[in-house]
Amino acid sequence: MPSRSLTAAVWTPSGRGAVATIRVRGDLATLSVGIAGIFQTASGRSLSETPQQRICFGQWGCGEVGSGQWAVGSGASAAEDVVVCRTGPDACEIHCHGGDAAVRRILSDLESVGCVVTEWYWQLETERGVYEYEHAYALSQATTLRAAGWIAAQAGRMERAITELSELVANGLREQATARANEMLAWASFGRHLTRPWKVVLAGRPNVGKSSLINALVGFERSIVFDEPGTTRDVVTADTVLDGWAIRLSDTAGQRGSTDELEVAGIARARDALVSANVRLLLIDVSQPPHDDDWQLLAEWEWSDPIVVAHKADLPDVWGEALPTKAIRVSSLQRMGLKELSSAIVTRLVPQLPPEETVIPLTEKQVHELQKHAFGLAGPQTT
Ligand SMILES: Nc1nc2c(ncn2[C@@H]2O[C@H](COP(=O)(O)OP(=O)(O)OP(=O)(O)O)[C@@H](O)[C@H]2O)c(=O)[nH]1
Ligand SMILES: [Mg+2]
Repeated sequence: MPSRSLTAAVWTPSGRGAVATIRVRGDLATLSVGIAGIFQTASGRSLSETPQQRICFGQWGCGEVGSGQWAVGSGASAAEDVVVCRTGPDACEIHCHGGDAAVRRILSDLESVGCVVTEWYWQLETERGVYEYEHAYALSQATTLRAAGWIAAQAGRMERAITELSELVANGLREQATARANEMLAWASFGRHLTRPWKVVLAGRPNVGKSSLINALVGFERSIVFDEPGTTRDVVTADTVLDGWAIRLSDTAGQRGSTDELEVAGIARARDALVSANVRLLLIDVSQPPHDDDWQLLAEWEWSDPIVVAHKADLPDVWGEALPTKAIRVSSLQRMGLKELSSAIVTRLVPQLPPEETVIPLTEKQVHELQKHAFGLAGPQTT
């Protein structure tokens, strides 16, 4: 009976691709026996006899349909060319055609001979430990190439940092450990947003041009624009990249006093989006006289130091002196002021970059671990 300790996982991204890689880990002698009726090497040698790191051509699914385990998973599909390589004493890689069907078929065959199908990162965690797994997983989730560069540079750093913190605590240098943990925690938000977009929310009275500005910033029509106040009833999001950072823009329902039930619900959701945003853009329409709702919005969110957008700046400005001094003049229609606005957004989100050697927490778990040290809760045993 094949060993349950065999695991199989796909190591290439899902979806169509030229080649897919399935990695099998565990007792290869057992695997070799299990797949004898399914996998035929071109050399005629069994998998366990092939030397490590040597590429081995073969055919998958060349056994007799209905003979033993082969029939369980594969049905009557035609044989498929694969390349197999033993990458270690207890690991091998199967490279097959990149389509989902080929991958599913091989996984199903492997399952039928006793492999437990798992995720690549669980194989990695079992073999290399939690920090390497977290680092690789974060890298796979990087939102942009720039973010991936920052994550890649973190390889091995957090594990070393946690060991150092534990040593400081063990040596009675708790204050030093706290200070060091706090230094790293200062980059928690930066680290979190290497794998998920920053949230930027636009708010303003109905018809000030929130949807138009979103479309102008992302470069295509994502939000419905209409010359009718109250067009956007709910939060609509659009993803873009500014200066290499992933940004999720939320176009909210226009903020005004309303009794329409649907609109009130939309406005409430818009407020929730505003609360959880990393940066808020408050739009005013400079072609219309200031309205009570404008003043209320500006006063309500002042604490969060929002970016005030003096919108429709292509039209005559009727605000004059009343315009907040820090407002950025933008016209979505004429594509004016968009560069200045984009760089103001980026400056708010990433006012400065971490120094070269900074240890950046990449996961919530790493943040919690550092917090234990920062709050003096971590004992000397913590690793
Ligand atoms: N002149 C001028 N008009 C604009 C500009 N931006 C938007 N508009 C016009 O303003 C009107 C309202 O634009 P929207 O983008 O739908 O405004 P909104 O704030 O999303 O409106 P609601 O969804 O109703 O809250 C449309 O007729 C737009 O064409 C601009 O920069 N200049
Ligand atoms: Mg709208």
